Amino acid sequence: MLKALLFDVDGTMADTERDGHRVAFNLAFREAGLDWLWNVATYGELLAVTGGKERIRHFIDRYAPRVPEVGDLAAWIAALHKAKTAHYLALLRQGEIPLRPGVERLIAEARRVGMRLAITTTTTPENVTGLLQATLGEDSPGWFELIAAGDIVPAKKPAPDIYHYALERMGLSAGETLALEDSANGVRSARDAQVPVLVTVNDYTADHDFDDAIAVLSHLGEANDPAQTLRGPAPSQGLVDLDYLSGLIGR
Ligand code: XBP
Ligand code: MG
Repeated sequence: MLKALLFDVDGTMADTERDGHRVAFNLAFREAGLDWLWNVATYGELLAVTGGKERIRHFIDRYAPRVPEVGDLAAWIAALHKAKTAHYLALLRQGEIPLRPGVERLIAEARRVGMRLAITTTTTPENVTGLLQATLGEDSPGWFELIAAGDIVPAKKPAPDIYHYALERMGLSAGETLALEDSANGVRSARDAQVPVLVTVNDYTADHDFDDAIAVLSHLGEANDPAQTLRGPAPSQGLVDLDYLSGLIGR
């Protein structure tokens, strides 16, 4: 029986990457006097590595940009990433980043019937509360019994740690939950913890391999914007609801 929905954030709840995180990284780079610029295509490649600090380090290793002489590279990256988080939170507060179709509708239905809700993400915890408050209101972080985010686990997605952590904290077995994800890294993370996954794709992830997901949809669907089914069972009238999700995990 389905007891909880575990939401990924970036790419799943909102299209945060191209016009949110990427822009915030570039603002932080400029502010730090760096000549780095992550364009849309480069950022798409960098998304293979989850986590902002990990992504910066990967960029340095892979592209060898000019890096100032610093004694402690990890501390320098952490400070740069902290500045990025401040820019990202400001973008959220400006209302730049809406929720994807159907997210608010599904959360409202879950709350009406007392379905348990949690967040399982690699992004920084403040980014999660910032997005929820900017889109669903000041109190909305409290609707989620657990916000499992960022450095709370040692290994970020695609490692299963964040899902193991959430299951343990919630006292649930994997088969009582369903993950909502948008990327191959997210699917691998959930599946390696035995959590079943529904995928909603976006521009950055549409060509990922989602063989391990139960279903792949364009998004969760609204009455005026029904979801397209790319693989697996189709939701009635293109609207993902709890009936549909319960049916998925029974399969
Ligand atoms: C999301 C991420 C995050 C964001 C940046 O992956 O990779 O790192 O891009 O967030 P997923 P931070 O959706 O699979 O959780 O800079 O706060 O790390
Ligand atoms: Mg994601």
